[in-house]
Amino acid sequence: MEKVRWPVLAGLGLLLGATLPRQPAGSAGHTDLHPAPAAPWNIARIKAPQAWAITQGSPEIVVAVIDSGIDFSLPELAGVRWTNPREAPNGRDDDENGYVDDLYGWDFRDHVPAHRRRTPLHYHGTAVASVLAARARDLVGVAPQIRLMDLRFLDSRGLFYERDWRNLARAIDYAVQNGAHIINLSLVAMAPPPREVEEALARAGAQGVLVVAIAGNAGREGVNPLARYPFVLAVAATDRDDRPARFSNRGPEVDLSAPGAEIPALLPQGAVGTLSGTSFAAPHVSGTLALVLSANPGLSGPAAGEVLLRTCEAWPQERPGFGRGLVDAAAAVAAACNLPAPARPAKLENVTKTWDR
Ligand SMILES: [Ca+2]
Ligand SMILES: [Ca+2]
Repeated sequence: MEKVRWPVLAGLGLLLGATLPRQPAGSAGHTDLHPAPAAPWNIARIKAPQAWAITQGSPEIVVAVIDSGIDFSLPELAGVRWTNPREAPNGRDDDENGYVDDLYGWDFRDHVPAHRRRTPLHYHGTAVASVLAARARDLVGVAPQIRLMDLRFLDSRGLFYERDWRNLARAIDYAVQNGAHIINLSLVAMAPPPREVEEALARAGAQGVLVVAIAGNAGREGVNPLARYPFVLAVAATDRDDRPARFSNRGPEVDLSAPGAEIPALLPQGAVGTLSGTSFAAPHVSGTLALVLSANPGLSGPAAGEVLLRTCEAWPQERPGFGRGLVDAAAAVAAACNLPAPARPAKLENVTKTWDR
């Protein structure tokens, strides 16, 4: 009996805006340098363009995206795909990590290497990845030079079931054992996870791997069970006007907030959607943590988390249940290097110059 069902964005229209056809990469949209398009509102709001004056992210810093899979055939995402350096495509488990030919992560849904999956991807994971690290001039992510480890967990409808808990524990362990610095968990659970998942999350915490989870989307008091642990960063969502997003859950466990309403994001096959949910707030936080670690790789995970929380933009008035404030990438990255926060955005021309494909 499947008792647990997790709509990824429970109770909310996922696509608030129309899905728009998009110019293929390499077309005029990518080669026309002037005028430089602005970063999407959400990326600008967390001051990621200012942070890019210091770092756009390092390829050494890896965020594991435990989600519905990432469409790396999109050129905007192909360059940020994590590669397992100790694995070769030869039908053997070269690095003896328990997974054969896991060159680019693992599909815990189809039980195959991530690049050999058999079932269609739900768009959720690709959208989360795009907010984290897309390299598109008109749809740039928070940290476009990091690497994303694709650990698919949700099915083609964006759901998972009670029988899947064990695979979530395995995916978390995979991330920790194979070099991820941060785990983005844009998943909502309808029930508290079993001990094996709690233990995997605790192992991540003990190894200094940062886990970012979401408050949930029921618009109520009470945080998604996966985000309730002290060693997990819990993220709530705000809208364009910095108000609490109507759908966002809140609670004392929430550590901080990030934009999560009407977020432009890439979808599989390269369309663009406008998505809402705490699912899309979390990658702003994971991406900023990745920028912090890129700027100062000597920081431990907990120290990076501390920098993130210390540098939040505090709410103008107290806002119970939404954490300390809004994530501020410019202040966080500057603090990670003991520098004053850059005041001006780095020009996108300069940023995108290195992205030629
Ligand atoms: Ca392997
Ligand atoms: Ca192999």
